[in-house]
Amino acid sequence: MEYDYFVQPNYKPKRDDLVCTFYFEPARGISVKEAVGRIASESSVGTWAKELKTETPTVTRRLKRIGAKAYYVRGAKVRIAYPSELFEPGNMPQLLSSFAGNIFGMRAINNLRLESIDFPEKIARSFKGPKFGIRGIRKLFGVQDRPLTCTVPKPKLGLTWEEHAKVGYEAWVGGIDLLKDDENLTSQSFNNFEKRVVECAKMREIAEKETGEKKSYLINITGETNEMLRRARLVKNLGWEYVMVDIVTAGWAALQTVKEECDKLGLIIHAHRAMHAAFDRNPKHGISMYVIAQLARLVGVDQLHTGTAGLGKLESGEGETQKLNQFLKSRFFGMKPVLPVCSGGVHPGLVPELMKKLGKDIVIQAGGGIHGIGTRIGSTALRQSIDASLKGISLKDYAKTHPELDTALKTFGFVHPR
Ligand code: CAP
Ligand code: MG
Repeated sequence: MEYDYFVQPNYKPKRDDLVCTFYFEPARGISVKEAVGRIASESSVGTWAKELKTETPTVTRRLKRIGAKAYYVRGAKVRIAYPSELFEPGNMPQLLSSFAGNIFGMRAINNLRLESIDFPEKIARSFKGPKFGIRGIRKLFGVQDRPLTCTVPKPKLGLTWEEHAKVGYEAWVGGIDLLKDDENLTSQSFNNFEKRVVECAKMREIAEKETGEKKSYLINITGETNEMLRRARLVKNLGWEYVMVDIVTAGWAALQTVKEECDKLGLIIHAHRAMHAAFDRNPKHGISMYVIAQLARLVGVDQLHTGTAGLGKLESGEGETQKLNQFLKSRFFGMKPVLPVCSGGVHPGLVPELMKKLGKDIVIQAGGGIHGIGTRIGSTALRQSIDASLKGISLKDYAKTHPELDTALKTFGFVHPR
């Protein structure tokens, strides 16, 4: 079929169509019309050869029905409608291999970025969505009116399981709700998964007794899929509530499998997004973090990293975190809202600004910003900076009567780390 066929300015997307919005730049010598036609063709039913011996009149009729249609082009934006017959419900890799597959490497296109997706109900509801969401998580902790707090032991690798658990204990007692594994800590010779999880369980019991507060732990089960399932079961058997998955490196199919198991076990899923910037940092090419957030919510994670609204150490473009968080909390096919996690270079001095930009329904996660001043002191300082922000008292004033916060401000001030 000619590329022309895939460009239909008068097409009105049908109820069951899935619509993708792309930024695109045609290669030299390729017209806008040909560029968008090629994108729609390659991502749905077409190939480069214009005539196919397999294309009987019956097949052509079918291709015309199910082929993607580029129906809206304004400047460098194109919207393409994909009839839902192109997709296998509930199969995330298949969806991505269609509208986020070969097209990024086409020589006819210089740059191509998938910005956002409008899902039809039929496809969206073929995924499970979060089991717990913000309400379920808040209920677990009995905390309704403040951000949840989290810390990841640093150095990110190098602590033994006993050292790790001890850091956890100090953090919990200092006022932190959630201990977290780092993205590249799974089960190494110096810090075995099982030993760490067992040791942390002992420490949590003591910390909960001492503080009277609920404490939990984002346990990184990332690995080969069957191993992740084994680890999830172990986590459950030891009485924990959460697993953490590096969703991009583990992959969507694996995440779907883990999600099924977690639903059976009743475990909350914390999604770390390590590697996302490999394809979402370039504003002209790749896949946006917004799309990753859409997919993650569909599959059904309960918490997702969304950056620091430009205040922390990692790139998060102007307004990007706000947009992501807004999406995670918005209405979406009856699926529960996902709790955004604000992390990367966070320390107590940044909290008022973070809360002003992102509100209360977030997890505030700090690694270096806590352990850089001592785990217990840093943890207390983080809670104090949240309390001060909620009371509308400046950190400088609050620090006069709160020595931990004072230490934090003396160490890090209000710096935006890089
Ligand atoms: C933060 C962190 C997180 C990143 C993830 C790290 O540590 O543990 O993995 O924040 O990025 O390894 O860098 P610090 P994002 O608190 O010491 O910076 O949240 O943007 O996905
Ligand atoms: Mg990390």
